[in-house]
Amino acid sequence: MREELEALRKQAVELLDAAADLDGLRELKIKYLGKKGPMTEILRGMGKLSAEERPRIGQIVNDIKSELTGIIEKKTEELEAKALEYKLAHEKVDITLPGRQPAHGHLHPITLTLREIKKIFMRMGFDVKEGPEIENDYFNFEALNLPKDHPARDMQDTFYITNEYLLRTQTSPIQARTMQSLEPNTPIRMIAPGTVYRCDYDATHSPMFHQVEGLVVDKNISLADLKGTLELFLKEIFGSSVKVRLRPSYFPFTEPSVEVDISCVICGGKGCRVCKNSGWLEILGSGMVHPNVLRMSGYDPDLMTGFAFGMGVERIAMLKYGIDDLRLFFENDLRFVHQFR
Ligand code: 2NM
Repeated sequence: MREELEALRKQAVELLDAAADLDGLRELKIKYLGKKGPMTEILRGMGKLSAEERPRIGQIVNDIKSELTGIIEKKTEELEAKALEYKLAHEKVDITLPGRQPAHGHLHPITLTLREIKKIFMRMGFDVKEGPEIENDYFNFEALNLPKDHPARDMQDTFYITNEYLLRTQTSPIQARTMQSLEPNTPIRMIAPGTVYRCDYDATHSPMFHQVEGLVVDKNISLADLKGTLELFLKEIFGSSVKVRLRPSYFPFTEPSVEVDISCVICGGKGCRVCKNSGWLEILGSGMVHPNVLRMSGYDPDLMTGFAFGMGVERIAMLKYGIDDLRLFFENDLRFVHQFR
């Protein structure tokens, strides 16, 4: 019986050593240590042995069982480590890869233009802030230096919801909200892109359109910063050969105010139908933030100055892509949308 046991032990150890995977190991464990295995068999046949021999054989069987159990445990660990190593080597995920672009659909030219504008300003360190499209009278008008009786309020034909609430006519309420959310006199460099609404509908006006407004506030911000920043932006979006000029203008929220023109991107400044033979295109409004606007939002105009600007996204998209009718943006004609990449 001793030889029999030794042969069994040897065979088991050899097979366990050779086991190449966890499944094979599991099978061997059942084969040698399972209820129907040879060990159980031998223990069962021990009745035939002498009282002297019985405990010795029992001891040997138990020793073999614990030896095999030990080998199986060690081998399991080894094979699990090997399996993990294999997985790590073969199932690598490169988290630096860009996400997959869905291969269907086209982005609307307004979306494309908005993205490009945001990207340029983000590169100049501007934050992008959003706000509600349903605004209250205070943030849409009052906080921007347009008191109740201000003539500029009927300049902008507003969609009122109630006496108090309206569809925002500009994105500047986002700037007022941002200033009021910060500690007084915190420097700001932000743009506010978004959809705005005015009661207006003809070939060049849509009741819903898009704007990007910007605001920079800090110590010693001057008109030179305004000019440099907007010139850089316009050269980025329309090309470096574009010329930029400022003309005096009026906005209730800025003083002084300027109109920013670019040399006509259609004719290069020679004069054409689009620029009405002037060689110039009006592209954005801007100015130094009015002291009242700063003061109302908790900023000290003796300490901090700033400039702000606003542009129409549709107009920029029309000039960039050579689109001659504003209504094309909102007709949802796929033949139109499919032309822009
Ligand atoms: C424009 C023209 C000039 C403007 C002003 C502000 C704020 F909130 F700082 F007062 N935001 N945007 C502004 C100034 C907008 O749009 C033609």
